Amino acid sequence: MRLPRVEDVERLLPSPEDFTSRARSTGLTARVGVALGLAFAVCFLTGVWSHLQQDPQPWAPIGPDPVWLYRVTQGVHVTAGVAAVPLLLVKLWSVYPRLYLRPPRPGSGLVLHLLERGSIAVLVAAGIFQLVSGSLNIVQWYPWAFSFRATHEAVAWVAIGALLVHVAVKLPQTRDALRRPLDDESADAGAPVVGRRAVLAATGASSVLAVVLTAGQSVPLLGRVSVFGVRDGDGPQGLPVNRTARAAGVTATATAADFVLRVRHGDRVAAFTRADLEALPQQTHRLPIACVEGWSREATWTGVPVRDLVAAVGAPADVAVGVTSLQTKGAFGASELPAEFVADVRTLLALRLDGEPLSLDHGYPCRIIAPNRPGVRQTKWVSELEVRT
Ligand SMILES: Nc1nc2c(c(=O)[nH]1)N[C@H]1C(S)=C(S)[C@@H](COP(=O)(O)O)O[C@H]1N2
Ligand SMILES: [Mo]
Repeated sequence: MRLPRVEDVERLLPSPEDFTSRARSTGLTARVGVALGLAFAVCFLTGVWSHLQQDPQPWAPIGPDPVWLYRVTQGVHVTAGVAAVPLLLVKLWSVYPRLYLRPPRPGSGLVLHLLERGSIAVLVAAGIFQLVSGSLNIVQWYPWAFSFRATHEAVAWVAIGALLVHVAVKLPQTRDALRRPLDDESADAGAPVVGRRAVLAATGASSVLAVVLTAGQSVPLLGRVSVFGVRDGDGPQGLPVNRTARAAGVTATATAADFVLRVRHGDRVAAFTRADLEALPQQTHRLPIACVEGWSREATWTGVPVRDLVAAVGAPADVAVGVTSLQTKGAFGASELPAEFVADVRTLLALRLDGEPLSLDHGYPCRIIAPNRPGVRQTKWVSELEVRT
């Protein structure tokens, strides 16, 4: 038996010239590519922002104002990602024949060729990974063992690095292609190609449609048309639920007759029953919950300002506070409130939602609700507040 030679394998593979659709062109690729590059840039910036808001850094203090900031940056992040899906598909289709480019002979630019192809492979893989993992996160399906958050962030840096290299390499070609009309490229012989306009228009329309069908989860006006918005008004009290009391393993402890909230400041500890908390002066504020999974909703929350509770154990209003919940299973059972948030009267240990006592799934007996705070840090079923010193 003789081993197949390179030429034999090559004969089985198509070559770029075998793809004859004239709807493909550098003009189309460049236009879709610019839109895709912008969508990725928006995703990257709003993504980095989200990590900064979730883990506040001393060099980038982000305060409680404006109240809607996290809601908007997170909505834009998910929306730009959704818009990127059709753009990426069309972009890949438009350059797909180049997958079959034969490498040059060794010596004549082979290394450069492999580097360029390699950087594109990294970009495509990272781009697909981000859109797929992000979409699965929106629908709360985690069919993997790794941490979504850490991986989505790490791959984002890979993707943006590869994107910058790609833009730098292709800049002259892109600029050139954008200057010429889509259907009149000097490189092509013959009549104008109407198909390209149609492909470009259909791409734009798909992108807009994808956004309209999902954005209702954060844009109330679109609520009715967003049939793919994964969180509508479902959940008790007209508000979506992220993790239920049952899933968090708190059903018994949260409804126990002897529940007390402890507030700790060094050796000083104060304990409050739910009735004690209700007897304290209450504040009511309209504040959103904005989840990293893409949905957000505003509601009216009533409760005790956290700063009043820390005052009860002799702490000043501008201290950081650690929040612990009754939760025994899974992530997000604890969080930190930075000092600027504690100082703000709108940072509540909430007892009521839209005037009604909190439902068990929304955090009964009490939960944190603060302005401009990522949803994952709006800790439910709070059992202890500890003043950080
Ligand atoms: N203890 C605890 N609090 C939690 C969570 C959780 O899993 N455990 N999920 C958080 C997330 S990710 C979001 S978006 C909000 C959602 O609040 P809701 O379920 O009341 O709408 O709760 C937050 N508080
Ligand atoms: Mo969330």
